[in-house]
Amino acid sequence: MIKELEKQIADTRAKLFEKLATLKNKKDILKSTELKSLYDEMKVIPNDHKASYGKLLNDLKNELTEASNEDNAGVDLEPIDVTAPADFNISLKDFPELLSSEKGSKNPITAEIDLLLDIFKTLGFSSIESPEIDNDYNMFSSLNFPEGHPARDDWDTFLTHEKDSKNKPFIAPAHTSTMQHRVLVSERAELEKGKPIAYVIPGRVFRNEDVDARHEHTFYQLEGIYVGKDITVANLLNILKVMFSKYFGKDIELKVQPFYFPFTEPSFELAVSCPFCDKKGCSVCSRSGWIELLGCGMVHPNVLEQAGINPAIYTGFAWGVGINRLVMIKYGIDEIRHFMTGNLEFLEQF
Ligand code: FA5
Repeated sequence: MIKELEKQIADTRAKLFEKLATLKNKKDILKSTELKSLYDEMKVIPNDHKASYGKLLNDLKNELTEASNEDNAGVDLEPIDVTAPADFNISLKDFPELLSSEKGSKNPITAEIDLLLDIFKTLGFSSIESPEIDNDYNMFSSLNFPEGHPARDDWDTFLTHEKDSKNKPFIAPAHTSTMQHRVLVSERAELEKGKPIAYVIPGRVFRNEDVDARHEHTFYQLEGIYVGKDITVANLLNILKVMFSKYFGKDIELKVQPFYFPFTEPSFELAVSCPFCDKKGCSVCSRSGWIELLGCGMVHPNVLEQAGINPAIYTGFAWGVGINRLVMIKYGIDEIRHFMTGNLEFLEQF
């Protein structure tokens, strides 16, 4: 007898699922007369079959409940072939938002880095980007900061918990000078064949800095390094003059003063007259009338030696310019923090 009951449930099940596919409100299937009459059978079947019949009925009810919970239960959906090629016949007119005149563009920093690299390409410089995580050797030791030297404390670096093979933390580079040693080592052989080393290196740098209108904790620098024979400070100042006149397309007032960096000797700091206040003093130039734009100098003999280059034969210069500040001066932006905010009103001006 249980076989007959099983068949009855199986037949009704098929009908119920057919019906479910046609129902608007899928939950109605649970109140259907077909299901009800299966339950009514319970009253008349012999006691020794009640348990197995009850279980089959319960399973069916659960199945129906689950199917009625799914929005598209029973509806025949066309399967999606995710590997199919895209339909390029779709008309753009169907997507008016794609035809709007608002288009994305390069961030001003990226655009100006491209421009600077183009300028230096015409002057025969190659380029390479600096990494965003580096080690103690490239940040300090290779640049003539001896272990434990107080000059290391002038650089407010961010360190990682992770340690390198020498058990020193990795460093988020505080300047693009971390690339000097790498470039000197990789180009040394060509230098010895008579080809001067001429590189520019753009990169994002990080400092544990108190931020204000002119100081960011994360900003961009463009490093330059040139090494050859008989290179002097005059060559350095000449290259910087060419860079500024090509970049700004006009004359700007420059001030060079002696400075100290462990990796250059002599070292200089270069500032431009503040275009926001005409040297009267404002919040952008910290009331000094000048905006510090770059540090530079003649590559220290110890830095050359550390890279296996003989300082008795070769000399060179290097500089590191703050790109955000260059762009601020070019476009009259009085607040460095605008670059990092992702504020569309600001970015849409470029
Ligand atoms: C340096 O970073 C040296 N590595 C530069 C250098 C390279 C010297 C090669 C000699 C040879 P300094 O800390 O002064 O130097 O930074 C260079 C430039 O980066 C500054 O002149 C300024 O334009 C920019 N800069 C520095 N700190 C910030 C900051 N917090 N926010 C925005 N720009 C900054």
